[in-house]
Amino acid sequence: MRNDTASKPETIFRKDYIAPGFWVDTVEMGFDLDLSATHVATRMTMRRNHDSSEKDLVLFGESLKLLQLRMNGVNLKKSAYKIEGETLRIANAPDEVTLEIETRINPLKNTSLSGLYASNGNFITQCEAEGFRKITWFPDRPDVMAKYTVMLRADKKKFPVLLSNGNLIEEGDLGDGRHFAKWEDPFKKPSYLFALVAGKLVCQEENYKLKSGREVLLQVWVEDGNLDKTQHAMDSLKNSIRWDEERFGLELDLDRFMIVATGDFNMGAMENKGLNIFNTKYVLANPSIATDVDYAGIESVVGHEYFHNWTGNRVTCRDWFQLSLKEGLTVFRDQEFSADLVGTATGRAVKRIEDVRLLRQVQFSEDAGPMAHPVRPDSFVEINNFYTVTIYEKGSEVVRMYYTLLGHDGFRKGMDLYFERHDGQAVECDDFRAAMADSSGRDLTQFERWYSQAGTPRVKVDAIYDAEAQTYSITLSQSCPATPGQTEKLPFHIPVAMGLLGADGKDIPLHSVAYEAQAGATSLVLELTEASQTFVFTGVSSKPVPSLLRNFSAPVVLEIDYSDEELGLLLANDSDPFNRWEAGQRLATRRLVKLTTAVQQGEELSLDGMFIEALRATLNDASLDPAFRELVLTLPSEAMIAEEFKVVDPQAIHTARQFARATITEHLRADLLSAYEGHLTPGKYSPDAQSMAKRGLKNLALSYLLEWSDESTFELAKTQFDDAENMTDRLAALTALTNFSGTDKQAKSAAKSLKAFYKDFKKEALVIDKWFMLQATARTTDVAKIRDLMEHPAFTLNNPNRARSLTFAFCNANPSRFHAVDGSGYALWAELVIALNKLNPQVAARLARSMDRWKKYPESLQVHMKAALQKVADTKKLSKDVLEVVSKALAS
Ligand code: B3K
Ligand code: ZN
Repeated sequence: MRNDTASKPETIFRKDYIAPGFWVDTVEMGFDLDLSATHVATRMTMRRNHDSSEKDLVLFGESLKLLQLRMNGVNLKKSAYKIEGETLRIANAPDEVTLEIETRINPLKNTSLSGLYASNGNFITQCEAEGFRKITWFPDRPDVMAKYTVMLRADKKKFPVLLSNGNLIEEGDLGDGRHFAKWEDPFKKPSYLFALVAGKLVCQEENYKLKSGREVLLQVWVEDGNLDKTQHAMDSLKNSIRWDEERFGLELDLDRFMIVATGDFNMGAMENKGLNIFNTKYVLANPSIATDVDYAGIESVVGHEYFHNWTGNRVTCRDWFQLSLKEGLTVFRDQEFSADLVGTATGRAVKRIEDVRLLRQVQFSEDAGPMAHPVRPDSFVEINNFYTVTIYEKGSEVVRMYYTLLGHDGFRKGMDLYFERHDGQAVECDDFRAAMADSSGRDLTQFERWYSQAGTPRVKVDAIYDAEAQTYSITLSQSCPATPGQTEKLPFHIPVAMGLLGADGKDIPLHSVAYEAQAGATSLVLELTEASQTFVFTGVSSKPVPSLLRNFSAPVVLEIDYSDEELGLLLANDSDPFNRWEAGQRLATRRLVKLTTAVQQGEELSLDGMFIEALRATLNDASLDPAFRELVLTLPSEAMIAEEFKVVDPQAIHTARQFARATITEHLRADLLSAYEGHLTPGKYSPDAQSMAKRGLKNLALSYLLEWSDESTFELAKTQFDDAENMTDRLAALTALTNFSGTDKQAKSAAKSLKAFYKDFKKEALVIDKWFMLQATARTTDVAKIRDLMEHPAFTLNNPNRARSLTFAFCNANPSRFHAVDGSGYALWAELVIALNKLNPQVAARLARSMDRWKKYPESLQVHMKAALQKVADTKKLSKDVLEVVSKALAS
């Protein structure tokens, strides 16, 4: 038996790719399921790949007890193969091979939640990226695609439900209290898409008619007692199926599609062929336990996994460096799905703003730190560390740029060609780019740099208005900061959607020699391909205000000097709602940066009337979607403000932002109160976009109102908490109460509400996660309080959701407390990473990333951070997951 540790982790390079020495055509597996000793028998037919330079037959395995290895019917002696680490090699194998392998594994002891593991007495698998090798020896790489038949055998009482990929072809009794089920997946697939689930589960099921008329069976499987929480996931699945038919002409290819929810899961969900396995967080919902944000999350993750059936499963990745081929594309698809479901133009913009906010806050930060990597990385130590916001979110921005450049129909043509060429294949990011180029006739050679160069490009804007000539010239200059291993960067191909606003705030018709075909349009997509380029517009009768990078047409930082007046004009008028919001954020950021500096210098703090009036106007503008107003009124997060500084002072940022919130409330109290009252949603809870938008604005108003100590607003929140009929309103009120700084009596009352909440939802794990998270991110929660909460009987590091709800939330989302000046936050972080490393390396490595940006803090904090990083790095038996993260941080 081997464990997960590696003494000298090896770096894997993209350039070293070699095609597999053998293909696998069929795989038959037999599982005798037992929680502590599962027997796995595998028979596969293989054939030599004459095009490969690899002559050996190579298999991978990890934590396996090998019982038997037979080649073409003959038992292989130990001398006939060689095991080194995770690799088993058979030299001189014949061209046609039937390999039979028996292994024994212990799912109960598998706390890594990768491979076959036990969750609450049930069997669950997670094979992406390299978990299948924890089940049997296998050419566990995504370019080996085979047809699987799977026989499951288990105790009938303990494991009444037996599921695997594809179609159920046989089931029955075995006598002696055991039963079996045989599954066949008609499509060839890579091993990372293999799945099995066995245990005590119940399902909501429905027959669904596809557009073609074919009927399919849809099932959502959950543990007993949760059938009242599956409807939204089922609705989301049906919406996903219909959307992929309508928008991309892609039909579900199986007769049966299953979703299974488990409480023990490392990520959000997994797209196993026909048997998606989900974290309960992205399945279970009803109004009393799930918030609007949860409902939206379920819709998008159900969509995401379903869409993988084509973008990921039918066309998969040649190697893991190509991960964004399926992830970036599938995120783009799920973003479009959510936007299309809302339907309205502002609804789409709201979704876009939310997605961009995440990209900027997390991905831009990743790009600026030690783990920065291209969308198609060149190397990794542990592939699980590369399921990142760069692969997913920046990857989806890259796909969105094709969409922006080629247009709606052009992009669809590209997708059609991609499937026509590559259905059933394992391909590269370059193949996707080629399909987009060939279907449109466009030269996308330079576009390749979006895949090969890391870092967030910056685009600087210089504009000159010539009143006499009536021309307006915009010069765009691009650059990209160095990232680890990449100092020189070449210019990117950047689509810059833009328009020009006149003094009245209206769009000016655009005339530019370079874009003659579109003369008179009010929005254009400029293509910036050189280091610096000037675009000239003619017939401009007065100095315009430029609106650039509309709808955030490229994942770049736009450096432009606007006056407050210009930003005010854009915020009030831009026909592009994204840039309207953006103007508001620029106004806010400017002020928050100033306030932070003032805090540091002990100066008096103040907020100007222009900004407050602009917010008031937006808040009171009934013509605007409440969801959009909520976004404008939400100040940039502390993490976003931090990005504006060379050296980050988390406490000063916190004080500055709080001051701004309180001052806004001081001036807008009456407006906030009427926004609150004007957006109540009485009656039955509904997760439709309109009701969600109302609740969002109302609860934002509530959180502002409680920034200003006052008896009546406290009571408002208290009443909302006590009377709430849905989790959205209840949690919003509880959060506001918990963060309220008032009298002792009020503090006691808030504590009482917190206690009551726990008591009411003790049995709902997902709600208890919220209870922990709310406290982890509360303003007054310090390291000591976290340590206290870790002693709570409901807390455990063994469950990823629970671990994340308290410890990750504190380290990542409570910056002024985590970065305590005495370094106690970092000491806690080190303890947690070390403890998690033993249980679950993937989860540990995620937490390890909280220290990525340690070089951005003052020397006084860096000392403590470095010590904590070093402590983790020096830990014995450190997984390669954690080792990669901390050693890259230390080397930065
Ligand atoms: N493909 C999975 C992620 C697997 C994570 C492996 N560590 C979920 C998704 O992106 O849909
Ligand atoms: Zn995905």
